[in-house]
Amino acid sequence: MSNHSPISKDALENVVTEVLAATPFIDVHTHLFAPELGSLGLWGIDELLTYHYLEAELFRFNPLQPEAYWAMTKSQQADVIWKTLFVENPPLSEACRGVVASMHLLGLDPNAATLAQAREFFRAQNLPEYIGKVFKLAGISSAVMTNDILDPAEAPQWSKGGPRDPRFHAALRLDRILNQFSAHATALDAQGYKVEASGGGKSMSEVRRFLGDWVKRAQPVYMAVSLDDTFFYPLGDLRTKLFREAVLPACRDAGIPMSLMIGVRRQVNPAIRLAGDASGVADLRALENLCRDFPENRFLVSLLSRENQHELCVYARKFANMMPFGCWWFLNNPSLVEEITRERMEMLGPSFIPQHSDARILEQVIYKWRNTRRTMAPLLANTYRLLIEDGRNVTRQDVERDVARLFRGNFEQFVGMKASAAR
Ligand code: RAT
Ligand code: ZN
Repeated sequence: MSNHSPISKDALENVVTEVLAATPFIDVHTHLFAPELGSLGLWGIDELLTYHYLEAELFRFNPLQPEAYWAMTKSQQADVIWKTLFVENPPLSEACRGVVASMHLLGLDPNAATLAQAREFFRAQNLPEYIGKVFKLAGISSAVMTNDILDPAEAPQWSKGGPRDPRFHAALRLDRILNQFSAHATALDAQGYKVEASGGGKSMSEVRRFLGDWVKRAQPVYMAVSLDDTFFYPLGDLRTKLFREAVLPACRDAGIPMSLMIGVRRQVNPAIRLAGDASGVADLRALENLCRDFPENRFLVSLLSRENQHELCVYARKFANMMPFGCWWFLNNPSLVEEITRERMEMLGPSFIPQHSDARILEQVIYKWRNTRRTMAPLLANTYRLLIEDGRNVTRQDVERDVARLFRGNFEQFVGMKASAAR
């Protein structure tokens, strides 16, 4: 059968599954790092097991106190998580099942009583080559990093020339600048930018110059910030001024979008550190105001609250300069991905970016993208089935075009990347 012949309803799910498997995706938001950025990049079994999603679950199943856990070495922490969540209890949650799937696909035994075999396997890997193997298993061609340019651990790595590995794209993460400017003004000042903690004087034009210099250095595909559920624009605050006079102008100078990840409630339980963040419903009038007041800026948007998702689709229908992306963090579970993606497809057709992995540890891309494909296959097949029942033919070429658009092309186009031949 040719790529142009109509697909029968019975064959739909197989065709969609095949096309999803054969299309290399772009992972549009991760916390992975190119190998040139050194030890910032996390990988291996101890990192996989001490992922903060699993740390949150550890404290539900084990009476161990957080302080005692933080006092352990990384391997001791991984051992206690393995024993608690995988040996003594069934690994049924999404985060646990993810470790099982990644181990299995790497040829490791997820039924093992200890981590000895897994540790030996990871010790034997050569990182640049191993990244290729992991990306292939995940079905991705490249990943966007989260580059916190005021992080004292990261910024110096860039002065050595920065990464050249084409499998990684940079994204400038501006949380410190937009959310805690006064606390970080001295770091900017130390780099030769004349800013004041109050944001007065030449601060705004200097922040714009600072961002412009980083754009030259890192060639980011977007700038990004995570914002709490109480975020609003405009207010009479420093963040409003920074958006208006420094950050959005810098995005326009560079011709790149601003990514807004809204709805996190940081540190509701500081005792469990990274695992201690929660989510809250945001007031999306802030997004409406930004999209309308800055028609020459483009906004990538992901929201943490399930309750905000429908409204986000409504706004995407009003503002073409806004691109919804991903089912972020607590939403990256099959039941919610299914619901949110169906809603987006019904309201926006294929004009959104369904998912990003948010991987913090390299091997997580294996399970996160496997799960996305597994949820997407019946969902997309059902969308085409309804179309066929309503009288329109669907061909394999149509499916290939739509999958490539959803998982590559929409992003490439929105950030202004040259569409590359999928590697
Ligand atoms: O998903 C996560 O790992 C979170 O801790 C955050 O990193 C979040 O994705 C973010 O980018 O702020
Ligand atoms: Zn993230």
